[in-house]
Amino acid sequence: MTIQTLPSVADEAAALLDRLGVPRAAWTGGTLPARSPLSGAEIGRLPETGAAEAETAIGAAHAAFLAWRDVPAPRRGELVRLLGEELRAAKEDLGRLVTLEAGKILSEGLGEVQEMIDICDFAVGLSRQLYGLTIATERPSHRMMESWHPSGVVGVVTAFNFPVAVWAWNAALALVCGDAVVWKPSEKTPLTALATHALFNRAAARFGGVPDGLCALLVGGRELGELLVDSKLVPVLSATGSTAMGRAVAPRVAARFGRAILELGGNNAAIVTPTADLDLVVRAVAFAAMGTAGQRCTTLRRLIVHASQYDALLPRLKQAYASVTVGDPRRPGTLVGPLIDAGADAGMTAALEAARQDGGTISGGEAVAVSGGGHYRRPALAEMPGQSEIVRHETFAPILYVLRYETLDEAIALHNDVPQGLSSSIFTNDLREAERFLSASGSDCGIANVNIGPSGAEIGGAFGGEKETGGGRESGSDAWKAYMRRATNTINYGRELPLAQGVSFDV
Ligand code: UN1
Repeated sequence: MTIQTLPSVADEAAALLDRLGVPRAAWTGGTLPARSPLSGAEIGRLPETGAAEAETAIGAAHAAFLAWRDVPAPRRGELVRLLGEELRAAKEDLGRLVTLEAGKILSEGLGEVQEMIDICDFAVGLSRQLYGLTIATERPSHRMMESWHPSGVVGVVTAFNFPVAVWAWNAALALVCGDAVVWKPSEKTPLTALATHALFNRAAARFGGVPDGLCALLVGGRELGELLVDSKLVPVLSATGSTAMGRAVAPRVAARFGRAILELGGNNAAIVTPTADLDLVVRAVAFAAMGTAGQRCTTLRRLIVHASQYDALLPRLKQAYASVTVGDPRRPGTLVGPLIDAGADAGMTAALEAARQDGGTISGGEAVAVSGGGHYRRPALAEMPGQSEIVRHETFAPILYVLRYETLDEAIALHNDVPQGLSSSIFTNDLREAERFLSASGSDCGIANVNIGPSGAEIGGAFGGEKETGGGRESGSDAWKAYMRRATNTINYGRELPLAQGVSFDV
């Protein structure tokens, strides 16, 4: 068998960045190293944004907002439409850069850019809506309504695993809502952020007349995110990352009465009931638990299997786990790419060890040598005697804990007995079980699915979750409301002044 040689990651990244219109000075000669998880190689060294420069950018974004908020919303939508066009034209290149920088397989790299395109389309439609209600009033010759107005600068802090789509969920909505956007991407994935910004700048140039500084990018470490967290000029702070990060961010934003949209950890489970279609389960679990090398917030981490299905399902899952190709995500046929870095690799090792100590039986999880380096692991199945501490903890790696249950009540209790509440699924052909899972006393997550896995949500729905997931909602449905301020308006078109609640106050 001949193995096709792939170009060096650094050469390929350089060619993509050139094609995407990112000037070399933006990613060479600086202090922040960009590394590819494919090989661990350095593929760029970015000049970092200084603290004073970041403050200036936030100030400029605020000034841009003051002009942008008066541009009619459908016209603001035109800017997002152009951004969508740029993303469509650059889909292959940006998708491939996501693969090089975040380690996703090509199909998922492209999928990430598609998610950006989709949210742009959604936001363009939204730009002709942004509607409020008209509300019945108790007073004659009065009208009561609500209006939605732009909020200000939206700070966006994103994680490495969806290095560009999460910015787009926030930015596309914020821009049509009349806000400015200042983005602090993960320092693990700065190149895709530069490329995305170059595409935005291209759309802005075509639009003409976008106020300077409307969309800014801060390149560097945590201290830049902290500037956004603490800035009074940033009324809305949308942060995606770990629960620990959210715990640090939320009180600081609250202390200055800002609004935080938090999308933090998940510990997503699926329940496999006695009537589940196992063909469907095996396919859905494969993507949800092993896809993106287990590094999605929505990755399936716990499988709660009815005792009657356990012995039929487990051998099939083990076979799927053993057959999956782990390797360079650029190669066709690879389904599992590398972990992001050595820290993620150590986290996986530690979690498997803890699972073993808790009486778990592990299959898979071994390191895979891929030429050129990088941290590649086979996905692991951990059959657990119970939901021990490690199972209740989110480890950002491809580990699926498998638990057994007897009654649906017990399965739902196990399901909900974790600190996180992002996404969830049930596999069943029993209507009662499906509806129970979706009901008030079923899954306690922000996303609950039937007969599909917990990951890979479409942008049309609101995305986010409860408990330690942070409670924020982004993307579709009415998530846009978090990016605007609501004003309740009461208008008197009569000649009298009736007071509410029947109060009289005659002078
Ligand atoms: C994330 O992992 O931060 O539902 C977001 C999904 C994707 C988004 C995941 N649409 O898996």
